[in-house]
Amino acid sequence: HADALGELHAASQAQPNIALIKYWGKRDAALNLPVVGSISITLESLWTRTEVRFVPGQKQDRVSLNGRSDEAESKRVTACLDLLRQRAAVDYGADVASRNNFPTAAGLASSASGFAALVHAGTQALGLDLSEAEQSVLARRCSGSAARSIFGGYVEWAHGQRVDGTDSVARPLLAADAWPLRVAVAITSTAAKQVGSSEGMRRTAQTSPFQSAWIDTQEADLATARRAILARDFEALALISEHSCLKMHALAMAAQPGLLYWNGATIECMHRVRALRQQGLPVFFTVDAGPQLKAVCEPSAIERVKAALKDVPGVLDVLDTGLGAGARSISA
Ligand code: 2P0
Repeated sequence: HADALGELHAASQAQPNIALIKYWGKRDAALNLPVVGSISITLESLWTRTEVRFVPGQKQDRVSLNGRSDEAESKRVTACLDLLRQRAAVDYGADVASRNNFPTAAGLASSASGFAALVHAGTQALGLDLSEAEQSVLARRCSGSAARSIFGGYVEWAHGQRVDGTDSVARPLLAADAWPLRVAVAITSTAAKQVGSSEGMRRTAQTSPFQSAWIDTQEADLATARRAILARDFEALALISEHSCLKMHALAMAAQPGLLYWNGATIECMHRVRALRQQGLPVFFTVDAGPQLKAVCEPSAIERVKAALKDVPGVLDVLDTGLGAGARSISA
């Protein structure tokens, strides 16, 4: 949308997603092409809201994240906006203001919601006529997991076959309200992680002896998870999701030096979730490249799950969310 000064602006919201069948490893780091496909759920009440304003004559981008500017983050934002500027044949800078309602860089997929919101808002501001799939491809190039946050509910991001990456794109498998699971997030640390995902994936691919097993076994896990989701089979989804999580961490732990994203409370939470499931509660865990534990459950179990996680020593807070929609416009 252009205003009287010729500025092009738009605002969008996107939510983080949590992978149940994990992405870890790139076959092309420049294009963010993954070595494996992945399946995720998009969350509802955690969000990134991003406003983008392209200003004619402005030379550089000015980026504010949660009211602050950070040089490394600004570079990633500029690289992402460059992809959109190329498409639109626009060569001027933008003002970007983005905020999250949850802790950044602590294994809560802030880059997924952040870059999905940025690509969506930038697309709208520049008046680009891009399908959701095309936005997913662009979001993927900015941060791999962002490809999935363009869509809501249950989402699969395909490995793809083409060298240009145009088929390594996410697609919705099932709408959020078709199987409205809930997620409790146990926050066990608010510190930024020591090894970021891109560096962790690079180190893993170069040094972990389990890399080829990881790649060889992923297709079967994806098929099992897809079937479980379409059949709304909670127990099957629980087993395959915990397996994929533990397998990804075992792969990364076996890198040199080993990547250890958990703390003591993370492991205590895993035991607590498994104890609850043994008692018959429909709940399973997953953990990403950080120490937070995500417990996915049927709606009827959420209060007991939250109470059990709050009770674990070292758990600082427990957030609670349903599953939500994909990236969309909001009023600026
Ligand atoms: C995932 N993670 O599937 C996996 C599981 C973390 C553990 O995607 O380098 O921020 O931008 O492609 O997407 C986190 O990595 O990494 C991630 P880049 P990204 O959700």
